[in-house]
Amino acid sequence: MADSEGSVEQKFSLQEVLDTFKLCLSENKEVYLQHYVAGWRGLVKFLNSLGSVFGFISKDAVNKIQVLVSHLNGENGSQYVTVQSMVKYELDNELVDLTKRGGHPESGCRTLLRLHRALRWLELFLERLRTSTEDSKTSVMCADAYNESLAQHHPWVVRKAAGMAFCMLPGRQAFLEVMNVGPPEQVVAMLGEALPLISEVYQITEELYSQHNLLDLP
Ligand code: 1Q0
Repeated sequence: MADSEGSVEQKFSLQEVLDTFKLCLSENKEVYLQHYVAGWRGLVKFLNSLGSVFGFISKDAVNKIQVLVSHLNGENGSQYVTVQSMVKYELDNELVDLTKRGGHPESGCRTLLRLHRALRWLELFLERLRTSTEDSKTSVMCADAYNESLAQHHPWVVRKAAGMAFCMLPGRQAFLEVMNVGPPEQVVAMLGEALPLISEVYQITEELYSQHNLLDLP
């Protein structure tokens, strides 16, 4: 929304995130890294608007985003246009630590894998939110989605901290409001539109990583 001075508000909007995920897939179903990263930027913006208890999460996400952006803007940036080209380039040139951490702690492949796993959490969480009722608790939906996905890849101390942060989430109604979409029915409709896109991006990346045995990168 433009204010009286004509500047545009930097508020989170679900529509914006939806739009970036729409742009993620090329005609032949490759995933554009630039838009993938932009989608995460939008989500981080949302997370930041929920308060500083989520700072340790958004900090890690921002770090990962920055690593990918520096690959994109680096001298071999043209190899990073899609996730598919990134995987090929890094594997062909032995730029990935495959079994234990070593010379390539910030490979695009291992960095994106962390966001990829988080995308599964997002998909599960948003699906719960979409089908929730007025008395559903966001903290429970969030924790259930987390335990089913990301938690399996996190050590105890991170799981503990995440669990504590989830308890600080706003209730369902306030949560839907900060999404800036409109009344709850509209949020639900938009989630119904966004979820298949997020899910498709997830599935395509998952298959790619599985084909190349990259799902457990250290
Ligand atoms: C709404 C509440 C947000 C909850 C986010 C759930 C994820 C919890 C994850 C806790 C991460 C803790 C920080 C450190 C983790 C790293 O150890 C780990 C592994 O990396 P590495 O380099 O040590 O191997 N990193 C990760 O697993 C990446 C985690 C990225 C999480 C990104 C979350 C971004 C949040 C977005 C808010 C979405 C709000 C949804 C509603 C919006 C509607 C479209």
